[in-house]
Amino acid sequence: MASKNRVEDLAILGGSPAFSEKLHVGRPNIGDRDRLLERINDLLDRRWLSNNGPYVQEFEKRIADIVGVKHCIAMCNGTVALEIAIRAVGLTGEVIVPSFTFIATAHALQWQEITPVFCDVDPRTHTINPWRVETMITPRTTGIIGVHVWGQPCNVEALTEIANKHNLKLMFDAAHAFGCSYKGRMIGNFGNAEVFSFHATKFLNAFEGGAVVTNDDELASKIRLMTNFGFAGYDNVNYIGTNGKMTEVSAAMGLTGLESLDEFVAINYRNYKQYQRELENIPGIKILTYNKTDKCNYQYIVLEIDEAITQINRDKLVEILWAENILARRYFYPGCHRMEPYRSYFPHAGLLLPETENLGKRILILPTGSAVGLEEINKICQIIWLVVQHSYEVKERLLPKDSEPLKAQ
Ligand code: T4K
Repeated sequence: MASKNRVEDLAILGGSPAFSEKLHVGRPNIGDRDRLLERINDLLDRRWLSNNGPYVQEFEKRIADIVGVKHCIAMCNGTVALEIAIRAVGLTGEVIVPSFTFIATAHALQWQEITPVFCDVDPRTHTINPWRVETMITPRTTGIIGVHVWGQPCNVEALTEIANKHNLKLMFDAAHAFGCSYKGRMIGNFGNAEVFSFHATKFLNAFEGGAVVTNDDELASKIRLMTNFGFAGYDNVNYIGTNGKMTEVSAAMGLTGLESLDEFVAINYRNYKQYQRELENIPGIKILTYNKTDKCNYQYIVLEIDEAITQINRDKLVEILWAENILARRYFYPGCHRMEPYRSYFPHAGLLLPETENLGKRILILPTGSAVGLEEINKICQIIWLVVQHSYEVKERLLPKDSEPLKAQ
């Protein structure tokens, strides 16, 4: 692709798209293909496809070792893992969660008729604000679920203190945070339980997959039973359960990815640094920084667009990027509280969520991972530069004809 230097070069204004193929956020990291196919052949030969097979057991052990946690129960996806953990931990009534998260965090509660009470986030980290949590506790509150959004750890210490003080359960949605740490300890060790997602778009994927990790022996065995219909041995059911089992083929994918974990982090980090270098001087564009003293998987490139400075808003920028085949995403717009059923249940929730509302309008996620190279990153950043440098002109040219100022007849 030739570089774009003039506003006319933008695809939205008639230029040809910067990329001939779509550049997605969340392109899966795929490890060694031969090793994966070997494992798939193996499991086919064994004719053991699900129900706590050898690959699932090995995967659970590897995850528990990496995290340094006593128990890992692998599951079919992160949402079911959340639902099961919520039930096993004993959450009922109301649970305080951030609204700035993927809808699954809220739905996993509401699915079991537990009310998610939406709490605002800290604008610096995008994670739940512990000081706001304390103001939202009522006699019906039974727990708190923090979300380590973007792999950025919540303020675990403050949340633990609040949970202990008010005798509440504490869980973490760690869907984004496999391979990350908080104050030197791996995410997965905090609260009553933490939940990972191994969805295709995640840093480590098992096609679809998830896991609950915990250091609580009793809770772990309850979760294990619940994941398999409540069966405690043949013909004996102890709890209400569901089918949350991970399949062997998923575990094979997960195990294969685990062998390339260092490589995935290195690529993500390289991409992150490149974006940071290329974007740091663009006024009004801020890239989320991660705490250097902790481990991070750098799976998300998170930008905040300050329209007051860029003079072009996030949504317009997304439109411009999409025209170039750069499929930037607006995670987690508009916030759970503005989606159904919560929007109808709590129509005024936004009044208590100013930071969430603000972030929802500013956030933009860019493509990264092993499917994105430095050259592509440079082109993406160059387009953002071009747009911000010429924001007035771009805006004017994009004005719909019918909103042009009325001309004298
Ligand atoms: N908690 C949090 C905080 C989460 O973020 C999530 C999931 C969960 C809980 C629940 O975990 P899971 O039950 O999913 O294990 C995607 C993912 O589907 C979802 O897993 C993820 N969070 C969320 C942040 O992103 P969508 O609705 O954006 O998916 P979609 O189809 O638009 O795909 C995302 C991007 O990835 C697109 O650019 C296309 C690309 N993609 C996707 C798939 C599946 C690929 O390139 N290849 C693929 O195979 O939710």
